[in-house]
Amino acid sequence: MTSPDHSSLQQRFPRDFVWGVATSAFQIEGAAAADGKGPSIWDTFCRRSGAIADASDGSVACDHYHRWRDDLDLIADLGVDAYRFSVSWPRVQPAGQGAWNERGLAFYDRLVDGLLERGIRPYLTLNHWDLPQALQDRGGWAQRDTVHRFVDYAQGVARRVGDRVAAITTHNEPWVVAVLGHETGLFAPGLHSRATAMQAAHHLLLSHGLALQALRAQGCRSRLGIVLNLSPIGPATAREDDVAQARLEDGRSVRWYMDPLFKGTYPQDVLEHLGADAPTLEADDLRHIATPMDFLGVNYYTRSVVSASGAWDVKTSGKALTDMGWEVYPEGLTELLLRLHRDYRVPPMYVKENGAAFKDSLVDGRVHDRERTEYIAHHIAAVADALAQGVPMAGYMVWSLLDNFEWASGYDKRFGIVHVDYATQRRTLKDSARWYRDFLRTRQARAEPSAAAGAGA
Ligand code: IFM
Repeated sequence: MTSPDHSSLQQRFPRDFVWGVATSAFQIEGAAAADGKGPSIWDTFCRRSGAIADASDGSVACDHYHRWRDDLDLIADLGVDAYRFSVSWPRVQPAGQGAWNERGLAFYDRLVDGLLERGIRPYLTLNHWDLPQALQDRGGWAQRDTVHRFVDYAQGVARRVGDRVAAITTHNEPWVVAVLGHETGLFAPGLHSRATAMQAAHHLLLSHGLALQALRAQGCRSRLGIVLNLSPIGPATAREDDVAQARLEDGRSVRWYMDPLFKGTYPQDVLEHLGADAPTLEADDLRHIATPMDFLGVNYYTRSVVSASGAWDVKTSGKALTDMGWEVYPEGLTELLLRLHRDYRVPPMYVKENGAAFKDSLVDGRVHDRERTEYIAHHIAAVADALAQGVPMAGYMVWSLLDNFEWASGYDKRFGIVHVDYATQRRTLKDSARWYRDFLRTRQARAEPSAAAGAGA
């Protein structure tokens, strides 16, 4: 595979299309206990023996909490329009309720101002998984009270920076929080109960809807939405049992989130499958969850192929695999976006995360990450294919700006377009970052003649 030519690819996007890079607080900030920050469930989870592949934690990460100015310069140098970051809830409200931590709030204040000074639009996420441990001690997302704590937190953050951020995402990937956190136990808080996972998923969705209402009621002008991790899910064969299994997986990971958000119902087949593990709902919950959004964020990395026996092996797909073992399948992104457009009345959509981990080597100050560059280029082309077929796409963000703490995989998996030497905290632009920068520059070249034409008109 080779990368499509910059300018012909760029021509396939409207001029107001938003290009960005993304990170999250726990994965880059470090400073785990600095300036009054409280512990999060991930601080706790990292201490569990065997939970993190390299036994690492987020205490230093990319030290972004102290190096944010240089990191913003780096982002500006790439020429992106937008930077997607998350707020660490326990940094700004250490116990998850009650007292606010001024020093934590001031950090995000400075970050937002620093972005605006550099001409970059801030895209803020409220929950990228680092729930305050104090709330987990009271039951976390399985507990209905956490819904109301989240709404208060959302309002507090928006009061502080909501006048300057372009967009606010309530939750990043609620499926991951619910299922990996509460059912498989692979992620924090590391629980093993399907019923708890489904109750947590319901509370995440409910808190999203109620937060949107509360933010609008307080006059927040940022665009509001949620970010889901979604994939096309297909059967390994045309056999009836494989098809049925794929349909169920689609129900659990796609329709369980999309249906309540856009249709105000949970999928009946999944409810029946869950039986006694289905969540408890109160009157009006579904109506609140379906509160209209300004945008839908989609995180896409790969497709999913399902067989009833669980025997399908991704290594037999014939496609390249990333260092996560994920199949490189850009056409799945087009397929997914077309399906969301067809089956749901979606608002403008953004790819809020897309990227790949590959083994990198830093040699003479360069990282020649051809596979990552091609991965990004081909997925951007897949977005263009969806746009060409009428899908309302508004933006694309690379995951991730920096190599960072990849959750249960620790620091071994590198998703950054900027290499981080964790011993020195030195940042080095990989070839993928240079490609993205050049790709974005062709847009400027394209904009200039037309601006001149406009001025002359
Ligand atoms: O690093 C994560 C991110 O935090 C959420 N989406 C998937 C990425 C890669 O696994």
